[in-house]
Parts: sequence; structure tokens; C-alpha cells
Amino acid sequence: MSTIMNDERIPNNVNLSSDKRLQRALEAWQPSFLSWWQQMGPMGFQTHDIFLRTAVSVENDGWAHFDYVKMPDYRWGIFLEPKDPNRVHGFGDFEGQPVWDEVPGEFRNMLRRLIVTQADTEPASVEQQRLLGQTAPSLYDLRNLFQVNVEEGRHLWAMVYLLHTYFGRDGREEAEELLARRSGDSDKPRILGAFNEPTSHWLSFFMFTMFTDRDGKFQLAALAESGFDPLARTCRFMLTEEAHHLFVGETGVQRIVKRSCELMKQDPNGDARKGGGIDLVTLQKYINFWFSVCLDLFGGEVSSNAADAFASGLKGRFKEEKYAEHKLVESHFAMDVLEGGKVVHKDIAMRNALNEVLRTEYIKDCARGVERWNKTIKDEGIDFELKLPSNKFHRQIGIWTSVPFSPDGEMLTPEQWEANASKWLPSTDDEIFVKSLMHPVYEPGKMASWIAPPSKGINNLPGDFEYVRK
Ligand code: BYC
Ligand code: FE
Ligand code: FE
Repeated sequence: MSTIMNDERIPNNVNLSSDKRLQRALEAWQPSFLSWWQQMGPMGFQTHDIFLRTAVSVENDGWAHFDYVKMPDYRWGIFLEPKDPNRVHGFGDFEGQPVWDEVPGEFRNMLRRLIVTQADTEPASVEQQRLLGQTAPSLYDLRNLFQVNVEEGRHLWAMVYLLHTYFGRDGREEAEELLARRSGDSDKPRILGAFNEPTSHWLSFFMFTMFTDRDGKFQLAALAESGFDPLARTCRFMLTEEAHHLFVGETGVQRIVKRSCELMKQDPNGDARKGGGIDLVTLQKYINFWFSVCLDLFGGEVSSNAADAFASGLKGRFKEEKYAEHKLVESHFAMDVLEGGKVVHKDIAMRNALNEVLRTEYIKDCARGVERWNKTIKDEGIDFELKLPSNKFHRQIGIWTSVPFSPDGEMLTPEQWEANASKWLPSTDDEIFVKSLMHPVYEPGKMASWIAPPSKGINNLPGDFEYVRK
């Protein structure tokens, strides 16, 4: 069992104090991180007491400690799952060989790129959510926002630890860059598309934690299979925290759905907007937007990058162990591609199709969430069904970018797209409307008009618990 050092400046279970150079380098990065947090982290509330969970170890029971803490005093730490000395590569060209504890020279660039891309999303999300504390629908939600924010900050630490430890000077420079890029900035944007999209109200926040954090779940799971053992061990522990982020997103949307149904029943015309709610048609548009933007995060459908990352043992599939075969040299994946302007279903060499394989797993997981939302609608006695749009709808990355498709997956002319886009995606008016509902509700136990209360509090705390206090 690895020892936890919680009394050091940087809490860790990697015996940081045994490597003075590394410790000094990370302690030098720490003030830059804190100043980034002050500048780009949650606006306001930095001197409030927030009821937060802090990771203090990696034991299954009791890895987290809950208490009031001021965000800048949050103990961002470095926690890796314990090392399994017998672990071997689970897939790719090195299957069966012992995993690596150091970066192999020939894969150094690829690995660095994967780690930097993963790392970049963490501060990006904090930046995107910076202003949301100003309009939280309740103290419960405000606290959940900050919980997600501090943990994304910890995920950045997790990746920066790898960069500093294994990539020398290049790694330290990348760690600086991670604090210099800015979500949505035209000069120095964040790396991936979705992480430059504004998340300017709580409906988008819940869609983000539902769909974008779920990309995190799948990408982290694929990296948790890595033959570069420190990356695998880091990602495994990050996944433990990720579950709560997905919970926030899925239940957040579910509570909006529930409230909309209640308001529909109260209005003679069944209009949820009349009672200060978000109608289901508008919700559907936000699903269309965020889901499609997040599909892009899996990269191109046919990708030699994905093939290389798998071959070299750096990035596996979701739950690699559930598959029978792990080399994938001869196998194929049947998928839709675009050929001569037509959609054809075709066998693609498996290694090149791995982005699509992971995306397919992701879509199934999203669909399960949408089913649960539909169950809420049904339980409320309303006749309406939310749906995930087609994987070809509104894509900006990969083969489906050249021709527009409807949410049902029908190929369109550019004119048909233009005529219908505002029916399928949030319009400026929808944005204005949703924003008009966003007023802060900071009285313990109270909820904004557009969202139902949660079924229970954090740690089963009572509904009027003061999660955030001065
Ligand atoms: N936007 O071969 P291709 C999370 C680029 S979320 C912009 O098709 P590849 C979190 C690509 O970089 C999880 N550019 O794709 C969630 C490449 O550029 P170069 C984040 C894009 O490389 C919420 C070119 O297009 N983790 O943790 O196989 C809150 C061709 O690429 C995009 C990871 O992503 C895009 N969407 O796959 C907080 C894991 N997609 O090389 C946190 C690490 C592709 O031609 N990253 N491009 O310049 C990866 O595994 C891969 O980089 C990707 C892309 C799956 C993202
Ligand atoms: Fe994260
Ligand atoms: Fe997350």
C-alpha cells in the first residue's frame, strides 16, 4: 500500500519528498496554478466555506473526506492507484510484456501529445464554468459546480505530475502552456473543439457534465489501459472522481425534465415556459448541440493516430479485458463511411477504426441516460420522447463534416440544412430565453423555478443544508 503524505505542500501518494528536484519543480508550478485559479477559476465565492469532498487516499472505502473548505485552500493532490508489479501490456504490439515505468523513446512524442490533450481539457472546463456561480439554481447545485471545478483542477495536477516527472524540460514547458491557453480565446484556444464552446448558463452546464464529462469517462478509461503504467494508474483514480461529475449532469437534466413536465401540466396550453421552466423542445435542441459537439471529441472515424496509439500500447479500448482479442491486426469494424457522396456500411481495419469503436461505446452510454430521462417524462404522464441525434448530425470533425445531415441521419442539401438548423440547434432566441431564467437562488433549501429539487442531498444531508456559507 502506498503511503499518503497529506501534510506536505502537495498531498501525494507518490513519495514526492524522495525526489527533491521533482518536488521543487512542482512546488514552483503550484503558485502559477493558484494564480490561474484566482484569475480563471470560479468568479466569487473564493472566501466562502464550501462543503467539498477532498481526495485523501486511493482506498475504495474512505478515499474522500467531506468538510467545509475555502476553494483556494483546497488540497489539490497527486494520487495514483497502487502499482501492480505483475502488470503486463493488455493489448497492441507489446501484449503480454511487462508494462513500462519510463517513457520509451520512440513513443515519447505520441504519449506527450495524449497527456497534454487530456490535461488541456481540465483547466478548460473550469474556465468555461467560471461565471456559473453567479446564477446557481440552489446552494446544492452551487456546491456541486465547485466540487466539479476543484476536481478538474486536481485532474490537471494529475497530468502535470506526469509531464514534470517523465518529460523533463519539455514537460515543464507544457505544464506552463496548460495555464496559458484559454477556453474560447482566438489567439491561444484550448486544444479540442468542445472546450472552447461557451457554457454560459446552467442548462449548458448540465449538458456539459452529462455529455462532455462522459467523453472524459471514456477517454480516461482508454488511457487507464495504457502500457505506460503511471498514466494508467493516474487515470484509474481520476475515474473514481469522474462518476460524481456524470451524476451532476445526468440528474441535473433529469430534474429540469421533471420540472418542465410539472409546469406543462399546470398550464392550460401545456407550455412549460409559462411557469418559468424550460420546455422539452428547447431541451432537445441543447441535447442535439452538446451531444454532437462531444462526438467530435473522439476524433476522426478512420484515424492512423488511433491505430498508432493502440499498436504502441499507449491507449486501449473501453474495458479492454472484456474483449477476446487484443492485437487487432486481422480484424475489422463494420461502420458507416462516406463514399462518392453516399453513406455506405463497410468493414474498416480495426486499428484504424478505434476512435469510432470508442465513440460507439460512448453513444450507448449516453442513450442509457436519455432512456432514464424519458422514464421521468413517462412517470409524469407526458407524451414526449427525448432522443439522441444521429452520429452524423452537426459534425465538425471527421467524415461527416462535408455534407449536412438531419438529426434522423438523413443527408441534406445545404439549403435544407439552412432552413432547419434553428429548429434543431439552440437559436439566439433560445439562448436569450434560457439565460433570462438564470437568477441565483442562495437561500438554503430553495430552488429556481426551472428545476426540481434533487431526490436527496450530498451524503444524505437534509434539503436545507447550507452547502455554501460566508
Ligand atoms: N477538436 O486522427 P484524428 C475530459 C485533431 S474529456 C479539435 O482524427 P485522434 C474532460 C487531432 O488532434 C477527455 N481538434 O484524431 C471532460 C489531430 O490533429 P493533428 C479528453 C481535433 O488524434 C470534461 C487531427 O484532428 N481526453 O477529460 O485519433 C471536463 C486528426 O485527428 C478534435 C482525450 O481527448 C477535436 N474534437 O483523436 C473536464 C484523450 N479531434 O495531430 C475534462 C487524449 C481531433 O493532425 N486525446 N482533432 O494536429 C486523444 O486520445 C486524441 O487526441 C483524440 C483525437 C481522441 C482527442
Ligand atoms: Fe477531469
Ligand atoms: Fe469531470
